[in-house]
Amino acid sequence: MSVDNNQQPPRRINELTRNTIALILAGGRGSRLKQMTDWRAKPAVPFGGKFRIIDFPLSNCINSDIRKIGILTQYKADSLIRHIQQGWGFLRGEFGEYVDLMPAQQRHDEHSWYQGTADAVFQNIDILRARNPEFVLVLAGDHIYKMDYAAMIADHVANQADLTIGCIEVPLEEAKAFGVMDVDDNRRVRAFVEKPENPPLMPGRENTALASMGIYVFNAGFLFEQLIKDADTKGSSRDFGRDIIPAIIDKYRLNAYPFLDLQSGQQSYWRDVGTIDAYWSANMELIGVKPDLNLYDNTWPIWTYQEQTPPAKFVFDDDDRRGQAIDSMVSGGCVISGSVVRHSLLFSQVRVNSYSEVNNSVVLPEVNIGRHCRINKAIIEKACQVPEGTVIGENRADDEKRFYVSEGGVVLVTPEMLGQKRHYV
Ligand code: ADQ
Ligand code: ADP
Repeated sequence: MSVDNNQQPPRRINELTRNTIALILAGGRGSRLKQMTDWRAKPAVPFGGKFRIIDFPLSNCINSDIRKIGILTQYKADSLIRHIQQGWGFLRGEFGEYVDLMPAQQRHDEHSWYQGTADAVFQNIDILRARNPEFVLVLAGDHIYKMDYAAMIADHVANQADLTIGCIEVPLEEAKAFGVMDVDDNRRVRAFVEKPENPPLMPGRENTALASMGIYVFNAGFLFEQLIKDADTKGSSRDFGRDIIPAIIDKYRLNAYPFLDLQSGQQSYWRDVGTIDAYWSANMELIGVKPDLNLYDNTWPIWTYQEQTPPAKFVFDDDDRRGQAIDSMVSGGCVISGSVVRHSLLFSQVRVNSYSEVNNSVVLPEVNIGRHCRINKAIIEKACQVPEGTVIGENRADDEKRFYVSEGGVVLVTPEMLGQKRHYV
C-alpha cells in the first residue's frame, strides 16, 4: 500500500477557529436611521427588547468558537464602548480570548481618520501582525443574523481560497445597495462590482442577484500584503468592496460562501436594519408567533449586557382599570398600569400610565408614557418623557410638525423633539 505524502489530513474546526481573529467593523454612522444615530453608532442601536445590534455578530463569534475579537470603532463610539466594556468582558485573557476595542488611531494622516473599511483594518495592521493569526474574519457590526462562521472558515480552507466572501441572494431591484458577484459552478468569484447601477443577474435566475454580505475570511498574510499594496495605490478609497476585491479578483482564488440554513438549505434570516422603516418592521416581526429570527433558541444564544431589573408588572390603577399587554414583548422593569399595550415591543424600564394606549410601537428603555396618551406606529427613543395627553400616529401632518415621520409612516420620537435633554452618563 502506498502512502500519498502530499495528502493533508482535514483540519480540526476548533484549530481553525482558534487561529482566527474576527474584526467587527463598527464605525459606520448609519445615517438613514436619522436621529437614532445622532448620538450613537449604528452597531450600538438597541434592538429586540434587550440587545444592541452589535450583539448579533459578537454572539455569532462566541457561538462559533471564535474568541479573539477586535471591534473597530470610529463614529460616536461612546455608548458602543460602554456596552462592550459592561457586557463583553467575560472572555478569559489567560486562554488567549479577548474582545478588544480598536479605535481610529490616525496612524498616517492627522486629518483623516479611517477612510474606507480596508483602511480601518490597515490602521491596526501592526497589532494584528503581532498576534499572528492564520485567518482574519472581517464582519460588519450592523447586521442582524445568526451565522456559524466556523462553517465558513472550514469552507474557505477546504477550497484553498485566499478570500471567501459571505453572500446572499437578493431581488434584483435591491442589488444596487450591495457588492454584486458573478460566480462559476465551483462558487469561484469571476466578477465583483460594488453597488452597480445595473446589477448582473445570477446565472440561471430571472430576478435575483448574488450579493456580498460584506463579510470576509482572508488568509491573514494575504490580507496584510493586499492592505499594504492598497495603501500605496494612489486614488484608492481604501474599501474592501471598491478597491481590494477588484484588485485581486483575477490573480487569486476568491470564493463565495452562501449563507444558508444548514438544516433546511434555505436562505437564512439576514437583515440590514438600515432605515427607520426596516428597523421598525424587524422589531415588529419579532412579536409574531413564529418569527424568522428566533431569539428563544437555546442552541444559539444572543449575549448582551443589560442592567438587572425586576420582572415586568401589569397592574390595576386606582379606578380599577386593568394594565395589560396583548400580542407584545415586554422587558424587565416595565410597569403597565391601567393602560393597554398592543402589538408592541417594550425595552426595559418603560412605564405606561393610566388611560393610555400604545399600539404597533417600539419603545426604548426608560421611557415614561404619561396618562391619556394614544401612540400608534412609533419608535420612542430612550428616556423620552412623553407628556400626558400626547397623541402620536393618527395625523401625519401633525406628527411631521413635531417628530420625524418615515416614508412608511413610522413616527420617530426623541427626547430632543420633546424639548427634553437627557442626562447623559
Ligand atoms: P456597505 O454596508 O454600504 O457595503 P460600508 O458603509 O463601508 O459598506 O460599511 C460596512 C461596515 O463597516 C459597516 O458595519 C460599517 O458600520 C462599518 N464601517 C464603515 N466604515 C468604517 C470605518 N472607516 N471604520 C470602521 N467601521 C466602518 C458593504 C460592502 C458591500 C456589501 C454590503 C453588505 O462593501 O459589498 O454588499 O456591505 O451590507
Ligand atoms: P445609550 O448608550 O444609553 O443608548 P446613547 O448615547 O446611545 O445612550 O443615547 C441614547 C439616547 O440619549 C438618544 O435618545 C439620544 O437622543 C439621547 N442622548 C444621548 N446623548 C445626549 C446628549 N448629550 N444630549 C441630549 N440627548 C442625548
